[in-house]
Amino acid sequence: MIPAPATVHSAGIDPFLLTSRARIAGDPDAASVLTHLLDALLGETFPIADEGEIALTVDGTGAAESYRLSVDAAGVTVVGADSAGLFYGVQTLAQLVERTADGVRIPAVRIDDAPRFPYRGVMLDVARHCFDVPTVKAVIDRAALLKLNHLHLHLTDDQGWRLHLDSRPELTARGAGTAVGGDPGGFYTKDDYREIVAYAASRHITTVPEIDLPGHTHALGLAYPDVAHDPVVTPDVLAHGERAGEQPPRRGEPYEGTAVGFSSLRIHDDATYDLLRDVLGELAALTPGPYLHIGGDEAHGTDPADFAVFIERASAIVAEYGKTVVAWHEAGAAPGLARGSVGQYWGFVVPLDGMDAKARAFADGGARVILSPADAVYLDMKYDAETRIGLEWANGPTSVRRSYEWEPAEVIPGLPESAILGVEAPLWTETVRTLADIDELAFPRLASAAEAAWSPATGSSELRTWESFRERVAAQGELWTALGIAFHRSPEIPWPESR
Ligand code: TNX
Repeated sequence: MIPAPATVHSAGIDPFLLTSRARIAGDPDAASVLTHLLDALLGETFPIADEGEIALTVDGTGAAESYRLSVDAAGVTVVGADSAGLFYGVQTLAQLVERTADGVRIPAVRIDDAPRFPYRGVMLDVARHCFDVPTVKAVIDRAALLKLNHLHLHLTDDQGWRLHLDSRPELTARGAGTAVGGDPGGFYTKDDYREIVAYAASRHITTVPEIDLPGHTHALGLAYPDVAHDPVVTPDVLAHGERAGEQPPRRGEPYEGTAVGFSSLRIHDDATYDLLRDVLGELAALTPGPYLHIGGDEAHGTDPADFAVFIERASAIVAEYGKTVVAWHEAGAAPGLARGSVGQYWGFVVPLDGMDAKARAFADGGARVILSPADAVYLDMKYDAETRIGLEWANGPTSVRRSYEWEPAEVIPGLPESAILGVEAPLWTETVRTLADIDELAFPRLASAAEAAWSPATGSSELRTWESFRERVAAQGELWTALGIAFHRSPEIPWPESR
């Protein structure tokens, strides 16, 4: 099972023989999720008889998102504290199904499970490459399997603006036509976005939209040049372009390269904030979840004092619309950041260059931090030097083992566990074009991030070891294959021989 449950007792009695698809009783939504998973896993070979029962219910007691699952020879019961808990119990149940020579069975167990952290996320960068709605839905399905409950959409960057907004139509008319490497651009209509948000919600996933500001805004500048500075083409940006064989950014032209930190909005012009009111207001109205992410990372083209002014004004606008700000940890250095804003830490597992202090600043302001340590959970890193796609800047390649062996409470010294909102694994897409690319980089490492977010702390459960995890990942291969997930068959994992 992945992520490892809080407590598992093997009952040591006979298993439940799964011979009845017809007798799934109780909550109809949960029943249809389970039926879908069993159909994928067992397909035509699934025997139909009429003994035993799988009962799926919500009883309103226990911690949010928790569930209890018990299996004996007579049947299976899954009781969720709420509908999310029941949904997670069903995911666990599907992971327990074993196909043996004697038929399909579910071992007798009793599981009491609840998440360690309330925020468990995956991020998809749809700006460097744009992914169609079915691909985003496929990512949502994958996240749900691992009990993740937030989908962070990185909607805008230098290379593209991917959400149509009626108040500022030029953003997509001029800012969405291209992607990295000359690949096609694209954008979501408001209906597309609503469809994504609703699909995610049906899997108990909250969408967190990001408009990356005040850097990462070259595409915005194509649409509204009055609010943007010319690209700041530093020697670093030039050298990056030369190494990568890319053209440097130029004012008025789409950017198809992969350098970062050269664009900035104008900080002291009211027109900038007029645009932000339109954009963030329309986005807030479209977004039922509590969060709007305003980026704030790598604003190397913005003077630090100006950056602080910008963060204060932009975060106040988000607050005006009744949303909670999320921002990358750099924004923690801005004294005027709206109180209660959530910080997202993307430094290393062992922090460098004061990045931990910036993350701690969010907690000092009474808010919490999402941990995305780049050298553990950045899904866009290569696994090893041979990986077909991916980057290497985060301490070199990230093996599955490295993605697993870190403990959230130990990353930011002095940050109490109560100040950790959760864990999120970002997938930046400079080198990622298709769902198969997404799968290759995300699986199995997204499972590591899910376990860090959901499962008990390292050291407080015998399941929270690399040895246990790699066995449990291996056991997921069959379900992942059945669901069409093109996971990386990492040699670090003892995959069973394919049947
Ligand atoms: C850093 S980490 C970025 C992104 C890049 C990514 C590539 C962070 C908040 N920003 O702009 O896409 O590295 O790994």
